[in-house]
This record gives sequence, C-alpha cells and structure tokens, in this order.
Amino acid sequence: MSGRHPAGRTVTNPVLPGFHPDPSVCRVGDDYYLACSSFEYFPGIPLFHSRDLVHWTQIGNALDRPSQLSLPADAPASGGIYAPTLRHHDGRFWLIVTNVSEGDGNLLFTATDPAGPWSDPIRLPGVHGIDPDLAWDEEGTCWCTVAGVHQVRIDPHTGEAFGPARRIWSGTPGAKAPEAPHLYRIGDYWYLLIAEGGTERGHGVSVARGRTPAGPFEPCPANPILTHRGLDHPIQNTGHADLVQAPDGSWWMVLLGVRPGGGTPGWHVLGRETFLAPVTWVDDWPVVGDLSPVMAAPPWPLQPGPVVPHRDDFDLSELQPCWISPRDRSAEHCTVKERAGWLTLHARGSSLDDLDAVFVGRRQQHLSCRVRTLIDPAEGHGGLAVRLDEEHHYEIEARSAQVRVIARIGPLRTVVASRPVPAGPLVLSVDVTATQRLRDARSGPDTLSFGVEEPDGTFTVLGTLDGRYLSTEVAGGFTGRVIGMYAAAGTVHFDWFDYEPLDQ
Ligand code: 6LW
Repeated sequence: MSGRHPAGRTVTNPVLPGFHPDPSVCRVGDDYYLACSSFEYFPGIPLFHSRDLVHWTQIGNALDRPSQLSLPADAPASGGIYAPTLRHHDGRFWLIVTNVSEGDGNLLFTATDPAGPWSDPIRLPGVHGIDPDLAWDEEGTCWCTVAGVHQVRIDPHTGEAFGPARRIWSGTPGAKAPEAPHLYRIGDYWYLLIAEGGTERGHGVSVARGRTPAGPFEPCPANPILTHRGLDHPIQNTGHADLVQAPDGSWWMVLLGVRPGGGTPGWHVLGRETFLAPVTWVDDWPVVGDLSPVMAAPPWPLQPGPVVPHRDDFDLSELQPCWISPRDRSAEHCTVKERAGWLTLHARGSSLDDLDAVFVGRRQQHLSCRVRTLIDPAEGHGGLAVRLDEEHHYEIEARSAQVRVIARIGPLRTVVASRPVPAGPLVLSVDVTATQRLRDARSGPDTLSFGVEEPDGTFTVLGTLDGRYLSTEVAGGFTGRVIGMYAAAGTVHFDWFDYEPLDQ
C-alpha cells in the first residue's frame, strides 16, 4: 500500500501495521502520540510517538503494572481493554479506556510524560458503555461520550459523573453499532465523529456537528465520510477514526482497517491495523482523502525508525515494550534476570490451549515474515508459536530431543509432524508467506512453514499450514496474530528472537 509523496518520497500505509486497532491520537507541539486497544494482553495500551504521523516508535505501554491492569484469570480472548481515547489537556495526558472483563468498567489514567509512568486508574462507575471519549469545553467542563451515542459530564479528577447519560446521536438511521465517538471543538462547531456499520466489512466513519458539546447535532449530508464497504480496495473494514491537526494547520485522520488476503471471502490475519488519511474541510465538513497514497504531515522527517526492534538478544534488564503476554506476566514465570542474556519462561499451563499458558510474543506486522529463535529445552518443553487465541494457534515445540509441529484449530488439536533432534539448544523457525497469486477462489491468505535448523546451518521444514485458520474471519474477535515464545512444561530459555519482515 505505498504511494508517492509530491516531494518524491514514498510513504506506506498502514502507518502502524499489525494488531493496532482503535487508534486515538493527540498532538503536543511538534510531537504526536497515539494509543491502541490491547484486549487480553499485558502490558496494555501500547503508546507510540511520531513527528510526522507516518513513522511511529513505541515509547511504552500505559498499563504496565498489575495495579493498573489486573485481568481475571478467565478473561476471554478479545476481552480486557477496549478502545482508548488519548488527549492532552491542562498540561497532562489523559487516557480513558474500558475494561470489558471488569463489569464494563471505564478507567481513566493520567501522565505528565506519555512514556510513563501512568497513574493508577480513576474509576468511572457512573459512565456506562464502551469507547469512552474525553473533551473539555471553554469553561473547563469535561464531557465523556460513549458508544450509543451517550454523553455525561464527569469530574476527571475523581471519576464522578453528573446526572444520567443523555443520548446525543444514534448515527445514520438503520446503521448498526454507532460507536467510537470523538468530540472536538473546531472553529465555530462541535464535531461528533463516530464509527458505524460494525467493525467488519460494513465499517465506516460518520460525523455530525452542533453549536454546543451536548448538541443538538446535525448529521453531515455526505455521511459516511469514509467507508470501503463494497469497494474493490485492498484496505477494508475502515472505521474507528480520530482527528488531529498538524502544526501547519493541515488535518489528518487515523483509523483502523484490515488487509484481507486469499480468495473469497478474504481472510485478514494481522488484526486491525492503523492507517492515516488526509482530511480537508468543505462547507465546514471534514472530507477524507484517499487512504493510499498518503502524504506525510510536515515537517517531512526524518528517518523512519524500525516499528519494533526486529532482533532481541534479551540483553537488557527489562523486556522491551513490544513484548506482550495473555492476561498477565509475572516475573515468577517470565524473566530476563535468571540467565543473563536469555529470556527464561517457567510453564504454568500445559499448552497454549490453556488460559494460563506462559507465552511472550510480539505482533506479526508484515504479511510475509521470517522468525527464528534459539531455544534451550534442557529443563522443559516449549517453542515458537503463532497465536490468535487459545483455540487458534500453530507452534513448533522442542521436547526431549524431539520437535513437533502442533496445530490447534477450534475444537481440533493435532500433531502435524515430529522428528528427533540432537539434544541441546536449537533454532526453531517459522516462515509466513503471503499468497501472491490465487490458485482458485478458495486460496488461503498465506502459509506458515515451521522448521528447525540442522547442524550444517540449513533449515528443514517439518510442516506447512494454511494461514486462514489463524485469521479473524475464522477465529472471530478483535485481535490479530502474535508470534512468540512459550513454555509448556518445566523451564525453557531463549537466547534470541529474530523477526525479519519480508514484505516488498
Ligand atoms: C471497539 C469498537 C470497535 O470498542 O471494536 O471498531 C471494538 N470498533 O469501537 C473493539 O475494538
């Protein structure tokens, strides 16, 4: 999805590839900050910094302590933390999210430095509904707007809500799921931006405007102002947007979208990704430009940094912020301090089918990629896995001088291949290869080939699996693939993990 900037530079959408949905963005001076949903993973709410809205570097995760995020042990996949709004107001950053695994609890966090530390949560028992937004009017009143679309005034310092929530808009008549509201004062109007149509192929963005933050709101005659429903476009499910103005006065929209692959119906495997689109204003309504090509907001930067470190030697005293684990990550089960320069995992569950499996992974961010890791399985079983949830994962596991490839798809679990290997540390591999040319209408989106390194340095593939079964269209839910290391029994150590993007 690359396009040409008028200045001759090539830029690429998505700007945050891989499982980075529900983006919310704000600007402070020349710096932009962006937050995404994290669902059942810990740490939660990845935070990114950019100078141009195109190149983003992860600066942390807002919810990185159990006092901020403690998910129930049985929190389902795609439960947990939904849809942040990130704002800067009165010298502080404000972040509001919903923990759907805690009685639909809305939680507010603040920080003076977006890289952290973020505060412990301020609870909002009087705010009901997902996708909370924060906006302050000229008098300093804080308006909290949630999916539906409902609104209530709050004290963001205490979490107190004033009065019952009011419905301020229902979106386009007949359209489902009016959600993801964001409210802005722009010029003479208050704009209420929402997503509607559901987060699947029908997704879109609509807008209304009014003279006060509480409405009444007049819908834009051009709604939806963005949708790819029914379009022959490589980016689908476009919606859940947020607006930001660049220092030069230009406007931009961040939004989520997906890139389905294969034949019909099209499978997306990376989850919902963050895209960028230019916005202009006509008759005081926002008009969204083409998603591809995308032009970067000035000042043009700047060298792109790697989205995440592609190789990790586990030489730092803490895990880098790209690493996430389902539900929790205690030092008791996951540490870089036990064996210097290695990541050590102590098993809890007996396989990745278990809710308490010990797994540390990073988002798959490229349609094609090559992953290698060096495991020492002398004291246990473990391996390299591609995970969507407990019921959808493929892995290669090392145990007692043997490796095996395992596939879990829905209720079915099967050992696809196994073979002996010499005892001792060994390199496990997975190559994800996107389908370039369809064989027929039923072609899958990609293949995943699992293998081991031989003593002569070559790799032998043990099993190649169709990637459609690790897609959202098959598994359901709101996340995307995460690739990483796990322990299934005893203790396993990993010396390094290498992720090589292979997209053109
Ligand atoms: C989120 C909702 C949505 O709360 O999906 O695409 C839900 N939009 O706004 C989970 O990400």
